[in-house]
Amino acid sequence: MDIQLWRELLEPYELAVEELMVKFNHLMIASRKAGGYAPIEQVHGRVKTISSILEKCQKKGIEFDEFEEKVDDIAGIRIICQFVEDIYKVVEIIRNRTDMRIRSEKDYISNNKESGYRSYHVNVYYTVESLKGPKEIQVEIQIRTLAMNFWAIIEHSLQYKYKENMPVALRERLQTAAEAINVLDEQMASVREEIMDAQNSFNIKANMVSEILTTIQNLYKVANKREVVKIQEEFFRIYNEGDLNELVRFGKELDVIAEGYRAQSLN
Ligand code: 0O2
Repeated sequence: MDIQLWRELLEPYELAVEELMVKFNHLMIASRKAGGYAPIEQVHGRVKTISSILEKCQKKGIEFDEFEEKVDDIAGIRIICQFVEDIYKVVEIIRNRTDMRIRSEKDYISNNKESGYRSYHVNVYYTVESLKGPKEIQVEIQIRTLAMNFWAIIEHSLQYKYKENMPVALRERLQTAAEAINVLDEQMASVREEIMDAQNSFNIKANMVSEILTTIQNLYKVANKREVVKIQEEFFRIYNEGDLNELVRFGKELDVIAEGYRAQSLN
């Protein structure tokens, strides 16, 4: 394998990261649009830099021409969740997908690393269609909570700064911080239902308002203007009262009116 071609070698990995980010972002957005709770909060992706790949090869005694097989995180996706429970939901989603094949799983949540690092890693095979045809590559998907991510980012920068020589006192403080993060995740899990209810209501309201306003806009094109102005005033009155049930009732009534004019928001 020619090292001069490293840019070309990394192209399929870039494509895989781009595609997978679109796919996981779609899952997040689609769940929210459907008015439901999305177990995915954020999606990040990156391709390892050539310097980082060479560093890993050197550290693990991997020859350059076997790096594609032995460095399994050249393409990396990071999925951030709000709650620990969501992490396992995302793992299940990945297990059920037909566009990727699981190679290995590492549960650093039940068995955190000595550093205090917690995350769930799923390594998958994923096929991209490149100019030269299909190519199956490895992708590492790291799934963690917002709190775990906060800790990992800070610790990673310190690891980068100190390499193998992190002062013991600092290492211990990071381990204590990791325990605090664990407690935080447990505390948040205990109010999960309440937080989810609030977020669901927010999503339902946002979707409802958007549908109602589209229907009103459509009605302006086909119905009597004075009647539509009255409907609009009624909408603002209910909206300002802030009662979600009333808004749902109004939305249903509006649908019946719009049906008469074939002006529903979905048409
Ligand atoms: P980067 O810059 O994120 O790419 P292993 O031989 O299996 O023990 P390996 O092959 O490195 O080790 O796999 P592992 O442990 O699953 O780690 C892969 C990635 O997980 C790392 O990639 C980090 O992103 C993350 N990770 C693992 N351990 C830690 C840790 O203690 N602290 C932090 N902050 N992240 C960790 P890279 O290549 O190290 O870094």
